[in-house]
Amino acid sequence: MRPSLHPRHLRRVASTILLGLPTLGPISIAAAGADLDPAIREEAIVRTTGDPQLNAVLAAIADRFGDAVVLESIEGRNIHRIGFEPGPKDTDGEIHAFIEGLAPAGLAIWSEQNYEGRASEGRTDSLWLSGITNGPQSFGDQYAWDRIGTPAAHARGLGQGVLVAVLDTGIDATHPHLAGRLAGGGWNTILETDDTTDGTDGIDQDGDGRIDEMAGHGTFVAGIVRGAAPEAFILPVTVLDDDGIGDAFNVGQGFFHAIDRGAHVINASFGSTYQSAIIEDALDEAEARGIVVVAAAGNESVEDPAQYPGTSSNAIGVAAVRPDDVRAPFSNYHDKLDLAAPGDTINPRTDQRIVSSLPGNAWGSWEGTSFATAITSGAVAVVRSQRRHEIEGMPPAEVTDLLTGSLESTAVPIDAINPEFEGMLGAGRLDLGSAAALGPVATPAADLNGDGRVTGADFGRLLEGWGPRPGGHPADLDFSGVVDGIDLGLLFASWTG
Ligand SMILES: [Ca+2]
Ligand SMILES: [Ca+2]
Ligand SMILES: [Ca+2]
Ligand SMILES: [Ca+2]
Repeated sequence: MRPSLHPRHLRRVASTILLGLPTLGPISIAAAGADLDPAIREEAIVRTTGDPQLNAVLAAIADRFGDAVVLESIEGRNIHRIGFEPGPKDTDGEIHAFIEGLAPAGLAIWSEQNYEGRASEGRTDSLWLSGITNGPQSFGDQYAWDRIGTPAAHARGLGQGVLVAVLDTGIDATHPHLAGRLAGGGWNTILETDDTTDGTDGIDQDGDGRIDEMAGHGTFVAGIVRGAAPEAFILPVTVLDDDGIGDAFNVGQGFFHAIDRGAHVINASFGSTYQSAIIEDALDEAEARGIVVVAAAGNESVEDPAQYPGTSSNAIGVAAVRPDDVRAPFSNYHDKLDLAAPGDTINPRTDQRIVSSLPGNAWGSWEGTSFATAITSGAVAVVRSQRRHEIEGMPPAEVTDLLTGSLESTAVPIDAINPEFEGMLGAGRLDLGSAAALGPVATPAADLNGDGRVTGADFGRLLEGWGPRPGGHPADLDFSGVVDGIDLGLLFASWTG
């Protein structure tokens, strides 16, 4: 592989393309369906039926552009990131047409250019305000919890036994708010390592003059998930750099990683205006396994261009509202969104704000559809914890219908107070208290047989699951990827006899 084709290099190239674009409104580039998010000129993503097709695709690209190499592959899916070097005379439109034409020519199942996507707050230069000194109290006092009814919901379910993957900038595992709640087996799809620290690299990847402006986004999102579902475990998957930028391949890779690690809920607080085949395939696979994907509407206060996966049919797309259920002034709206949830900060000095954890044992206030999304992911975890035993053996489609249906059917209608956005803010504002009232009271995570008690029968089940469980297992109580003595200790700690 040539060093010049390294993905980090290509991302910098893509960033300089971005510089020339206006920040809002449709951009006229040749690629159909592409608006805000630029295609990476030197990269294609293909899904093939196997190596013979892959070799044929590589030969075709090399024949057209002189060279083609596989930069990365997604295990078990025959999905590949391919690098090549178009010449200066190859226009964006020609590259796009050639790559998109590979599948119709019978060389791949699908083929597309690789596109950028962003943290929702990264598009609008929304920066967090840190320096909240009484963090834990401010966190508990923020309006969102009373608004969605967490006190009543938490009497019925806390997210126990549920794994929520947070696909984002990483998570600060040392923050006291998150200590002990992070699952093992996280992955950084950008660096290709298990380092999921929510750190900074000192490089302005997107060339906007702000360095590492989205560092902390993942820690903030994870903190909110924890507030809504205090006993859920959180799987950190890094798909965005510290300037808030990711590409379709890495995001897709993050989804597949979360699926393979046994996540039950996947939080996607980002979006792209390009509907990417790799991400749609990941969403299809998640749905086929009963995994609920929750995604942000976006923060541009527009209907069009819509953002994916927020407006994809198999994700819960979430808009943001103020404390009075009026649409947050930044929130996107669309008839393909599913729910609205608190996400606006009215006054950062009162409890009319969104508060969460930030790296370095800090707390801050922020606003955005990312955080309405995080609240909703936590809500899914709570209702799933209540139904943990009921859904065992249920067809996956019924699982996702039951969980999303319980949240959507109990949402508080808000069209009447948002008449200009009728039908565009989903089923209504999330009411987790009412949704949780539909299900039973969740039993302890260590109640593996669902009889409401933790006894020798559960101990027996734990022993049956003993050993490495990288794909997930109910007896892996701390979601470490292995059923071992730590899980045994957790089981005994909640023993009811
Ligand atoms: Ca930047
Ligand atoms: Ca950076
Ligand atoms: Ca039991
Ligand atoms: Ca374990």
